[in-house]
Amino acid sequence: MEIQLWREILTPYEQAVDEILVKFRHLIQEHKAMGEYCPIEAVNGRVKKISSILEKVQKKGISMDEIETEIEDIAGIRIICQFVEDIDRVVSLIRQRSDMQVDSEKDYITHAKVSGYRSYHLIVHYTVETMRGRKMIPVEIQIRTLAMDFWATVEHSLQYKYKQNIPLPIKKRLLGAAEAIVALDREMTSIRSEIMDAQNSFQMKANIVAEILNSIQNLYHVANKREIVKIQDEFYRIYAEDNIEALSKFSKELDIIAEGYRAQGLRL
Ligand code: 0O2
Repeated sequence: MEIQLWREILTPYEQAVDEILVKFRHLIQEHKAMGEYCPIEAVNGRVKKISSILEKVQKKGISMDEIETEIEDIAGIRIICQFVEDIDRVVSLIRQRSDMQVDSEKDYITHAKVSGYRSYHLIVHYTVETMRGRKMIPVEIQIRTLAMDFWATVEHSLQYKYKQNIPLPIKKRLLGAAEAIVALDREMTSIRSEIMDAQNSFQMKANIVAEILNSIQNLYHVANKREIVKIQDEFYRIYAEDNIEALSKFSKELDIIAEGYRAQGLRL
């Protein structure tokens, strides 16, 4: 196939991956801004390399004309969660979206692969608007925990090293490691609420501090230097106390000060 043709085929897949990544990353940001726990810890994506597509063409015994219809993971998105429970939440979140239609699902979490691989896979249909018009792109979304991802990444490297023929003793050790991952995920689930509390209060504190710094920055335009220095010193004092309620109260006080300056400005 001509190189130019590859580019033509792959460009809409790149667009789909870019757009979906932006959407999921915004979802993470939205949760953070609202101080809410996000079931998505991280998201990344890729378009399959031409060499990997060619390998799949050979493996599946398909012709070059069938690439677009027979290979559904040319566009791939990987969503990483902290806890196994988050995976279900992400799956239902995707099922509810109007910009991607779920075509098929594979649950390798309830039914792990013989290799020990665990992950939840969805094939969704996503439409991109290109210069040649609309194009519907199949996208494979893999959803798994940080621990499952660690295992899959290591095992994938070994599969590459041993050209899909991992020696039996290593396979056995990988299976053992996969069991350890199941135990680790289970253990993390058991202390999930504790971990989430800690993360939520960390995020809440970060949001309040960002609001305070923003308010102080705005006050620079209207308040005198002495007042600003006083406010800053007060902020550092309260920050050192490590008390979210006190920080939140201080943030509200700054809002009132700013409101006062705004009212003065209107009267002038
Ligand atoms: P790559 O290099 O990651 O893209 P398919 O081959 O997709 O038509 P299959 O094998 O039934 O059909 O699809 P499945 O099982 O959903 O697997 C698709 C992808 O899941 C793989 O893509 C891998 O990314 C991942 N995967 C599946 N099984 C394993 C496993 O045992 N170990 C690891 N590490 N990953 C796995 P590719 O194209 O095989 O590879």
